[in-house]
Amino acid sequence: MENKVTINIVDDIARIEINRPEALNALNRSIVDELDELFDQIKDNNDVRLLIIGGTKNFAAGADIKQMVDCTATEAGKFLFSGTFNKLESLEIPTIAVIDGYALGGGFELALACDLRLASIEAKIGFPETGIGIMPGAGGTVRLPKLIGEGKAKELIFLGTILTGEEAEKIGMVNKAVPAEELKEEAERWAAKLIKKAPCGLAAAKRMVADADKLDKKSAIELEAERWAALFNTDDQKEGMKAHLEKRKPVYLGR
Ligand code: DAK
Repeated sequence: MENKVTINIVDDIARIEINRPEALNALNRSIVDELDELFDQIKDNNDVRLLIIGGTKNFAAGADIKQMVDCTATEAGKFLFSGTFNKLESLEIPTIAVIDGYALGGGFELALACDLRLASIEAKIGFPETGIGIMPGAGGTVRLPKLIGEGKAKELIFLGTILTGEEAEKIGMVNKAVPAEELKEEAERWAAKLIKKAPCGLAAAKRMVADADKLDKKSAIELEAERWAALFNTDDQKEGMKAHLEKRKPVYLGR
């Protein structure tokens, strides 16, 4: 491994940073392997309540084209991307992608596997794949249409249109775009708000949004009510409601 990805865990918040600026943080196998390991670590660490992912200068300009150019179909299929991004998506804790500079191709797919996306106004986000003979292949054709609708997703994927962060915000492709110099601060503001919420409630909401997608509407609403009721078995619910009534700040234990 090349050690191009750092993790820093402070006050229950994990911050992952991709650091390969000489290649605009293009995701080579080593970086994806490192991310994969870190996602496992985070999953096993009950003290981590939030994950923020970003990159030095750029988020990531896609998978490493130099590593892929001569691949056979079998070799290309061995890249880990989809499994790693699925791991990220299925973490129980909220995840935020903080996008400055380029988030292209596999880089954008990494951001799409996060729950929330913050971007700089000038960020450049999109799928250039059809311009280089392929298509998005690590969740892009699946996650983007869910986020912004099929018609717009097809337009962006087919034409390879790269949007600025500001444009991406307008169509819901990122949650919020702010000037680059405010991006880290804004991410910390979101983190500070999220970290105060009940971990059990957040995890249940995240899982329910994912599961609702696989069910018909009636079954999804029934399951939601069941899981909502099950939250009354948690200390978080008791603490949250008591603290509200006692007009004090809740102290959640995530159980
Ligand atoms: N791969 C490798 N190197 C890259 C790169 C990339 N994706 N993007 C940038 N670089 C490198 C450049 O080669 C250059 O390195 P040197 O040539 O100096 O050694 C350095 O970063 C600076 O880039 P530029 O000189 O090109 O900088 P510019 O500002 O002129 O242009 C750019 C920036 C982002 C417009 C340009 O670099 C660019 O077009 N980059 C490629 C963007 C792209 O096409 N990304 C999508 C890649 S395809 C999988 C499924 C999916 C995928 C993988 C696996 N499985 C299911 C297994 C994902 C596929 C993709 O992401």
